[in-house]
Amino acid sequence: SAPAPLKIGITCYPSVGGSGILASALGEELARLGHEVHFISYERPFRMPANAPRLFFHPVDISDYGLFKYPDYTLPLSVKMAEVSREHRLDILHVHYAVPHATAALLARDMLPPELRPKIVATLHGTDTTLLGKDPAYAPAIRHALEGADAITTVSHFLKAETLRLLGIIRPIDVIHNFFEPRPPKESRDSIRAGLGLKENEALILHASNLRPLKRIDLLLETAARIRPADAFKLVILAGGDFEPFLPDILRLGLQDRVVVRTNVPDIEDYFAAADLALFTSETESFCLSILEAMAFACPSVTTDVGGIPEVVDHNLNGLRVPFGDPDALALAAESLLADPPRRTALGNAAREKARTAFSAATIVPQYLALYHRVRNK
Ligand code: GMT
Repeated sequence: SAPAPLKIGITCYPSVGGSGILASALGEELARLGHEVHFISYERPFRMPANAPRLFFHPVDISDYGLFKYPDYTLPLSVKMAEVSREHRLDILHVHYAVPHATAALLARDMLPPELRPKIVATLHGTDTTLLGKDPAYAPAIRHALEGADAITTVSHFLKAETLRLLGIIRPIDVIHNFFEPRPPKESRDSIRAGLGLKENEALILHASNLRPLKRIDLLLETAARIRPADAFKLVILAGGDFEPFLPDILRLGLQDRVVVRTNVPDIEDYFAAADLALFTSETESFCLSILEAMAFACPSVTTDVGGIPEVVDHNLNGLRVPFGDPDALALAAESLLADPPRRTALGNAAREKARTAFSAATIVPQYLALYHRVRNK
């Protein structure tokens, strides 16, 4: 017989960002499969569906006492985790991104009597290892939290290797790749293109990211400035952050007519469905969920060959990988696909096929469930 439904608490960063998108999607899928899912965070995850059965949100109560120079989130989060665990008898607390969620989970567990303690699963997404894991002010706390968790997962083999290397923890780590289930676009390709001001013969090159320094928007714009013919495309940037600091670069590179920016777009599906090509220039990336989002809509990516991206994009099969830091090479790769629509379509179709098989909810969610059952029975 099927194992009994689980009660799972999920903590993530709720705003725009791959780890929050993944955590929300996982919660949604788990609830759909009959499990009870409790999100615990400072805001409702932005993609969390309203009124879905078995899906709950518990906001963390934070008071500003004006006493502290730096407001504290870790302690109120841990108290809320303990409260939700006690009231709903959670089996699992699944935290996404180590800082400070994994530490808060350990504190919550310590606040509870043994019979009410949930098992803790920590999923590492990227900079919690690659950036903060190098920072002596954080690394010992991250290591401590990971050593105290019941299971650790990373979203790529690359991130597993980095975690072992940088944090030196001697523990098994499960690699569970990200997944993405595309929702049907709400707007047609034509209406999206018209809204962006694209001319009939212009290709739509898409970039979606939170614009943090490691996304290397400087390199993205340098690449766009080199793509020829210059009037063959528009670069549409879906920005999960403030684009203003990059405006001088747009002027310097003469990209005023080439770049269109849309900020904090909720329905990214519409844009990926309308895109001809996606472009990513990151200096590191443990997975790059946006590439997968593009793949799901048969949109091939030209991307830097960094981090876990080789686990997502197979060069020349479902996208193109270019060594990091070379805008001329990135522009050439983009040009080669703009000039060859049949090849672009072939790569795009192969990308969609890989997204459907390797990175679908049906492939990935059972891996998390198997892990939950394994730690629960430990
Ligand atoms: O760790 C981060 O930089 C933040 C995080 C996020 O919330 O967007 O990004 C990471 O997690 C994503 C989801 O698993 C991955 O797709 C991103 O590659 C990863 N970012 C980095 O490794 C820089």
